[in-house]
Amino acid sequence: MFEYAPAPESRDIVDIKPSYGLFINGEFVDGHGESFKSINPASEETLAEIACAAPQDVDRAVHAARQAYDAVWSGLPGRERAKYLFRIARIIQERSRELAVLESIDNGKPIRESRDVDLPLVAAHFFYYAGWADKLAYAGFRRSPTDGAGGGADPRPIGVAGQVIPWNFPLLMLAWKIAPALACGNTVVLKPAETTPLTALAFADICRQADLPPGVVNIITGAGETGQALVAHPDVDKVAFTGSTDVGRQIARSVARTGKRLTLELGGKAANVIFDDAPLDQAIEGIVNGIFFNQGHVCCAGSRLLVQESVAEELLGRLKSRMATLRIGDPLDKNTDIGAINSAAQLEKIRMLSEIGEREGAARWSPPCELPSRGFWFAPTLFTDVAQSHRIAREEIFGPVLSVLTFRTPAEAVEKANNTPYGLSAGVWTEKGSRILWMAERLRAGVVWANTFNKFDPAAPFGGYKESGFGREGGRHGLAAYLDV
Ligand code: TAP
Repeated sequence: MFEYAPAPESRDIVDIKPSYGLFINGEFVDGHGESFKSINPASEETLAEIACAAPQDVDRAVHAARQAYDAVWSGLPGRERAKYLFRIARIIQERSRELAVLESIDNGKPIRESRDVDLPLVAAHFFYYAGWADKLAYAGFRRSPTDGAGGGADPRPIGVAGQVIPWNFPLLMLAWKIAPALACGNTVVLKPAETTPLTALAFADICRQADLPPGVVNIITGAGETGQALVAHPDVDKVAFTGSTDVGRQIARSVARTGKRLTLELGGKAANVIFDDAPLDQAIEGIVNGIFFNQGHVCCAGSRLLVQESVAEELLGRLKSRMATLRIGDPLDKNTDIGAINSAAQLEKIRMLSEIGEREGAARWSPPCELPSRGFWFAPTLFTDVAQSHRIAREEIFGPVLSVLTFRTPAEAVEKANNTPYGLSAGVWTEKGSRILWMAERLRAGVVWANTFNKFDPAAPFGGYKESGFGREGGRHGLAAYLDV
């Protein structure tokens, strides 16, 4: 066996400042909260001191967004808004290596993924929604002629959007939120997650580079309280949240009866269903991609493997051999498959749920692998002998941990796949097209992938059923969340 020689991506391309302010009305300003540190989860080194937005800062940001909405942005013709979005998309492409390295340093994800998945999708999102900005009247949302005042008119923006995003795909989640909001004529105040603010702050710089009018995009950093103050602000018209189901519930309560529009993109516990006629080698790549991509910090991760009993033994043998080849370590090494867990708190949660899995009777397996001594790491892990009642089969672990269950008939596969409070995604692996359609009709999941997994495209709507939330991001459907229709 040849060893892989290290192939580290250079960090010289990024210039991380010692401290960052809040981006309000086109300028970086101090925050009134207690500043905090963003650290590199692969080394625990402090990267920068980050300002924290207190309620008066949130108020200032919302005020800036309101002024920009009234004075400039909502009145610009779509074709003018599109120019800014195209410009932002092109700058993202030009700066993509810098942004990919920064994302990997701040988040811990392998550079191979930030470079080849996150950044191309971020740029694609801005290009895609730039294309919609001057075509909103043809998107199918024109107001009905009988709709009283404004009947027959083109759809209008909603106003100021308060957006809160998680740490697993920091820049991509920002793109999913900001691109459609701006294309539709809204202005935004966005709060990135506490542990991954750096690429959102680099995006603030891109807004300036693109000459975006001040106040159209405002980025406020801080922890949960800052997010809480943003969604509760009385002058926010629309709240868009991506994160955990628990926080989503709190937000739903806080905006209830306020008249604010709300979309929630929450957690998941997807089933990846492998039938006995599936091409097993491809299915194994799909399983690995489904659960170990981005360390399993993926809302739509295929965290429950449902495999048909007749091929279970063979598939598990091959899966273990494949898992033994995964390389864990330095996120900036181009050979790395699995990077660092994003935070000490998340590592603790993964450890706790995995220990509960063992205690409840499931059999735990990981390939032999050496983990770095500093930073937050978790070996790729497989659980067999899993019962549907086990917590590792029900709760979102949000880490590189796969729970394996078996089934005998398609009906049993559907029953088990749907036996979850979530409904974000699912995968089906079989040679038969008719079976794919039969399954897709019955699976209660927003996205069903067939003979592939974790494939994203800005033109495809994404969102959940049940406790995975409501509303769609991406595609034409994603416009509806930001239009007064
Ligand atoms: P959360 O803990 O819910 O945090 C998400 C964001 O909300 C963070 O910016 C967080 O700030 C902020 N926040 C925390 N408490 C808040 C409150 N009371 N009011 C307003 N904002 C608040 O989730 P997470 O751990 O970052 O992300 C993981 C979760 O996101 C998983 O459940 C995953 O499935 C879900 N996710 C879903 C999707 C889609 S599209 N459905 C995509 C990605 C992730 P702090 O970071 O400062 O605490």
